Amino acid sequence: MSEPQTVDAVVVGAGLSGLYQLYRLRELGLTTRVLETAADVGGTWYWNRYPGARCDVESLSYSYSFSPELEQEWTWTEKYPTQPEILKYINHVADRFDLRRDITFNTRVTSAAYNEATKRWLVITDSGDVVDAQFLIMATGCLSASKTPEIPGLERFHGRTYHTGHWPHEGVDFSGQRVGVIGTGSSGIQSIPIIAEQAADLTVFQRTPNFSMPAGNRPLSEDEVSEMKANYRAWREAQRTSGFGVPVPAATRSALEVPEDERTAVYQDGWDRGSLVAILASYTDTLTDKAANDTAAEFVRNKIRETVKDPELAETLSPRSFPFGTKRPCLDTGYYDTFNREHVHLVDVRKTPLVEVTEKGVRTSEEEYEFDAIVFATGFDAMTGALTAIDIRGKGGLSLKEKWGEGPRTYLGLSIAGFPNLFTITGPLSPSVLSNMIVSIEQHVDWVTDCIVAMRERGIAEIEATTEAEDAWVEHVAEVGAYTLYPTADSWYMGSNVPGKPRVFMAYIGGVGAYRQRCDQIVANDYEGFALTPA
Ligand code: NA7
Repeated sequence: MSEPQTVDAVVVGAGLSGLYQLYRLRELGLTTRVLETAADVGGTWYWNRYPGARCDVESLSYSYSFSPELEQEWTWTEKYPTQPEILKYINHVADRFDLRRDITFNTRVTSAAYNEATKRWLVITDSGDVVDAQFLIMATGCLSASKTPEIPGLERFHGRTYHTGHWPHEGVDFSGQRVGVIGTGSSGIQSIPIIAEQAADLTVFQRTPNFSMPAGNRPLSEDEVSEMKANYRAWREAQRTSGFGVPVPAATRSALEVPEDERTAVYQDGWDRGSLVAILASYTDTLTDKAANDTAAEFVRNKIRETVKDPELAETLSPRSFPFGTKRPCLDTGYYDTFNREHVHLVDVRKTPLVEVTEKGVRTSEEEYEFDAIVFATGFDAMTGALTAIDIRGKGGLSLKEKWGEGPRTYLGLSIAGFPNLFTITGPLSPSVLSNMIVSIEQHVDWVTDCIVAMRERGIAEIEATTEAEDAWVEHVAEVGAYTLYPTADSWYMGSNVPGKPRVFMAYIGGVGAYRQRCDQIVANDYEGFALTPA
C-alpha cells in the first residue's frame, strides 16, 4: 500500500454527478481526488453502449444548467439523445472545464473507513492507492451495478455473451447470427429492434412484459434549439420546481372524471409526442388510484393489440401484473412491430422458465434454444448496489452493508447516520430515479457544496445526520410511497429484481420541487436533523 494522499474531498465516480461535484469543489479551492473504475468519464453513459441506447428525457432538458456559456455553445441534434451524443457532451464538459487532471481512472474503490479521532475518511482502491480526505462524496450512480441472472451453466456456453450495461466499445455485429436476448426492460426494448435488423434469428426471453411507447425520435430543428437557448433560464427554473424535473402543466382532474373519448385524446397526444411524462402526469390520480391507472394501462395495451398482428403474441407482450408507470415505462423505436417479423420469437419464461445455459444456448423447461450469442439485458442492483459493493465503515466500524440489511436508511437520500462527512449524490430515498437525473444531481451537488462552505465558515469539522432525523425521513418516504401504486409492483425501485434484496420503495415520490424546498428549509433551520461538531 502506498503512502496516503491527503486531500479535502474524495469523489467516487466520474459520471454526471462526480464531474459536477469536482467542478464545484474546485471552485471553492478544495483539493479533490475523483476515483473512477472506468478508463474515462461518463459513468452510466460510459458503460451502457448497447445498440439503440438513448436517454428517456429529451435532449434539451438532459443537460447541466450550471454554466450559461456551456448551454449556449452545445447543440443537441435529436429529440432524445443517443448514448454516443451524451457521452460526447460529457467529454466536452470534462475538457472545457479541465476536469480530467483530478480524476484517477481505471481505479475501483474497495473500502472506506471513517476515523473518529481525525474526523476523516481513509479510502482504499484496488490499485493500492490510499487517500485521506475530510469528505467522502459517493457519486456512484443509481443504475451502475449490473446484474447477470442467476441461471446455472453460464460458463459452459460456447458462443459470445454480452451484458447491455457492459457493451464492448468496438460494438457488436450480429449479422447472420442466432441471438437470444434475456430481459425486456428499457435496455432490452431499445436494443431488440436493432439486434433484430442484424440477426438471422432472434429469440427474446421475457419474464415481465413492460409498458413502452414510441419515442417519436427526430432531428431537432434549428428553431427549437434556438428557442430553448433563448429561454434556458426560465426552463431551468420550471424544471427545478416540477414534479419529475420535466416541466409539464399541473394536472387538475382525476382520470375518472373525464369522458372516455376526451381521456383517450389526451393519452393519444402524449403518445404522439413520445412523452411519457405527459401520460403519467395528465391526471392527478394516475399513480395513486388503480382504476384511474387502468385507463392509461389499457390505452397502451390497445396500442400493442393494434401493432402486433398475432393476437396471442400481443397478449403475451401486454403488461398486466403491475400498474402503468410503477415499473419504469420505456420509450422505443419499433419495439412491438419487431415481433411481427418472422425471424423474431418471444418466449414467456413465466410459462416455460429458464432452466440453464448450455454449451449451445439456453434451455427452458420445454426446449433447448441454440444461439451464437446471448445478450443479457437483465438490469442492475439499483440504487444501493454500487454503494454496498464498497466496504464502507462509519463510526465504531459500522458497515454500511449491514446497516442497510433491511433496506436503505438515509436522511434526505443525502446523508447517513453513523457515517459523518459522507454524502450520497442521488442516494436512496431521494427523488433521483423518479426524476430527470441531471436536475436531481445538480440539486444534491449544490446542497453538498453549500454545506461544505457553511462548515468551513463556521469552523465545523464534522456533520452527521441524527438517527431521529433519519428515522423520520425513512418513515416519511415510505408514507408518501404508500400513498401511490409504486409499492404494488415488483420493480427495481422496490429491489424485487435482486433475489434476497429487502422489499423497500427506494425513491422519494414527493416531487422534485417539494423535495428541494424541504432540503433548503433544513438548511434555513440551521441544518435541522444534523449534528454539527466544531473543529
Ligand atoms: P431493467 O429495467 O431492470 O430490466 C431488466 C429485465 O431483465 C427485466 O425485463 C427483467 O424481468 C429481466 N430479468 C432480470 N433477471 C432475469 C432473470 N433471471 N430471468 C429472466 N429475466 C430477467 O433493466 P434495464 O437495463 O432494461 O433498464 C434499467 C433502467 O435504465 C430503466 O428502467 C431506465 O430507467 C434506464 P423482470 O421485470 O424483473 O421480471
